[in-house]
Amino acid sequence: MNLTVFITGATSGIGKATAEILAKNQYRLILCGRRQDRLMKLQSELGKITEVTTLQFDVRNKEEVFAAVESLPESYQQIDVLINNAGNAHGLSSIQDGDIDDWDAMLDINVKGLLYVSKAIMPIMIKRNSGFIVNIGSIAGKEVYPNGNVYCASKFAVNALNKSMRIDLNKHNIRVSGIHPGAVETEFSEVRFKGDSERAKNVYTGYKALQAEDIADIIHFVISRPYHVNIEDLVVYPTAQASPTILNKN
Ligand code: NDP
Ligand code: 8X3
Repeated sequence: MNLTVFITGATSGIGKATAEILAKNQYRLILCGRRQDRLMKLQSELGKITEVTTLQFDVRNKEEVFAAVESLPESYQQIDVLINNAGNAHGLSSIQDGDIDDWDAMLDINVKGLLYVSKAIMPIMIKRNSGFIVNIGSIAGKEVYPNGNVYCASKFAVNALNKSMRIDLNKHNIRVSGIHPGAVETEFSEVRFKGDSERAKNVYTGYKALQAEDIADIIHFVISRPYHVNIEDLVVYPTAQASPTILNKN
């Protein structure tokens, strides 16, 4: 039977590319995000090659999260894989100049959102004594960098939760993996810089950044290992990047 995969943040970037590669490999998909137009487009395109359903909700809203998971048609309720991917950076300021609304957004989405979605889905996996949770962290969760402060803190939290989940869910036979990318060319910087496209584009010029498809390919590899294999933690940089701040730009 084909595995059922629940992807948060499937409307863009890493989540969308993951949906596309998994669709080609006949996984059954539950695609989530806030932008309904994009969800409908994905449903119509990927629905031609595999079974797809979509859920529109904001991961910050716990009522919406639980209602969305409960609303799944019976045929999609047996979730085999959860990919906790939804998230973003909001702003890039020193801690003393940081915007409190940006702090709230990053902690509410990247940390609490991941917790709410996991809380809604873990009981399904525990009941079946089987499941796989893939948490998308970041190199920002491994090393802090100037002005990264609260985004880094949110991804350090994801790193800690990833390890905690693996320990606590161990007795339930559930796999847990963390994937921590460096610079990936997606809508990430557009969001971080609040629609300043020039500034966003500059993040990825002068070198070859990772592409969303590179991370999607890795996620596919991780979830397609035999069940006794759990890739614990995977850090991936573009070749031109040696650390959050060391970039070999032309
Ligand atoms: P994108 O901005 O392209 O995608 C972010 C996705 O998250 C979108 O699908 C968006 O959907 C969803 N999302 C954001 N906020 C919410 C919310 N409140 N509720 C529900 N969904 C939400 O960025 P990436 O693909 O790059 O980011 C994906 C993950 O990868 C994030 O966790 C990010 O931190 C991480 N990452 C990214 C790196 C990079 O350099 N790009 C590097 C390391 C990690 P919608 O707006 O429709 O809700
Ligand atoms: C995204 C990568 O270096 O902008 O998580 O924090 S970075």
